[in-house]
Amino acid sequence: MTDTAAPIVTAPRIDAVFDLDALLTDDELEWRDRARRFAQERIAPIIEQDFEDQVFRRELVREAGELGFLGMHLSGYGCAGAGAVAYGLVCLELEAADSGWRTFVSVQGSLAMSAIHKYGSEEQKQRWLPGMAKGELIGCFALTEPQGGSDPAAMTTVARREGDEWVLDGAKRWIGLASLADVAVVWAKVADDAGEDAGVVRGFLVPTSTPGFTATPITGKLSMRASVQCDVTFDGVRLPADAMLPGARGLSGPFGCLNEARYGIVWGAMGAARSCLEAALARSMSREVFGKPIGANQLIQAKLADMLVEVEKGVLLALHLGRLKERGALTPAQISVGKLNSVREALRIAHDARAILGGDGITSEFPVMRHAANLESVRTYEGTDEVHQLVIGRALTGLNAF
Ligand code: TGC
Repeated sequence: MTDTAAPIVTAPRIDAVFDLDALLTDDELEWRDRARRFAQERIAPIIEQDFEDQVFRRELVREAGELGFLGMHLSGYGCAGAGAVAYGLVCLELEAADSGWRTFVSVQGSLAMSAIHKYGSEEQKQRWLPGMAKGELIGCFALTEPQGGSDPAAMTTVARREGDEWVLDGAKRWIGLASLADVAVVWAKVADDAGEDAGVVRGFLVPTSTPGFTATPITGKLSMRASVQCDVTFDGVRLPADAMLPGARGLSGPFGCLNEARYGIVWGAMGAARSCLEAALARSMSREVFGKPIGANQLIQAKLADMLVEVEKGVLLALHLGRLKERGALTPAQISVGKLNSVREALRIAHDARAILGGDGITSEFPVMRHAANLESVRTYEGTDEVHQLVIGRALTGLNAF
């Protein structure tokens, strides 16, 4: 591992080829440029070392808040009220630096804040959202359980009613930022003796200082190392009756938030892909083998061309989905098309870039192996490739194959 910061890649900008800017508004371009500056100036210089050391820089969270990135697509409560495309562009630029930073913005804004904004009482919104938008408070979203993430309906975390209180018992796994969080949005099945809610999944706001709440960072990760994912346990966690999110009843609650996060990934993964393409392109012009730059070889150019085609197609698909979202017309199956395509193609691009870089491609001198490793997580969380294939299959056939 090198101890010098990774250079900011200065290859010709890939997005100039298609002139994507012409499809964006001035406001969207401003958000894009703000996020690109933050990513290049604040994250890129430290990310290789942070990935090596497994460090997530809490101190940058407030800066992200000041720049308006946290819950930026939400309205009121100190949130920026930006459009879906602007939010997507921010995700793209952050993930061009590292998937861990896009994941942070997704967990905070698309999952935790979004759950409170969509389903919370006015009091819950006032209590949590302004501080979360500023980056003074961190939220996490506890849905996935240790026995498997694809089938949240099988969750075993239970909420029992005791007098005026709720009591939570259970365990969650792969919960982003839980050990740093101030509040956890926890999804639990209501116990069988709890009246009309018996057996129904409900959401609860759990201040992480509540006795019985424990978050333990997962070690040994070879992916997302500059980001924190935790095992979380609830051991008789006692909450007031008003800790429940009044507006979410059943799994459509958490799935409504997953839609938001998956949408951000559609854009974000293309940022990681662009970064890999930029690294491969720069290298193909600077490295000489057999007396000429490797980029002068047809086989290298064919790879670069295919990578560019997939980046441009992926960004155009993300833009289309963003415009649908802004019209309120985006469906879960369309999001599945985008998430499946973006992550699958980003991984292919990362692998092709690694091949172009030759042996040096496995080192931290280049961002490519880091992106490839991160994308393995992105491929699995927020719905695996297979879950999204089956969502699309169901939309095509009308038949449920889960
Ligand atoms: P089913 O379980 O029968 O549906 C239950 C209810 O949910 C509704 N629904 C949706 N609503 C909104 N958006 C969606 N995308 C929805 N999908 C389903 C459905 O209509 C039903 O509503 P209702 O009112 O009739 O009760 O679900 P299904 O059979 O439709 O779906 C099965 C499947 C496999 C698609 C679903 O279970 C699924 O998406 N599984 C994957 C879950 C997943 O992505 N897990 C990973 C989460 S990532 C995480 O927890 C970590 S957060 C990141 C971090 O912390 O770093």
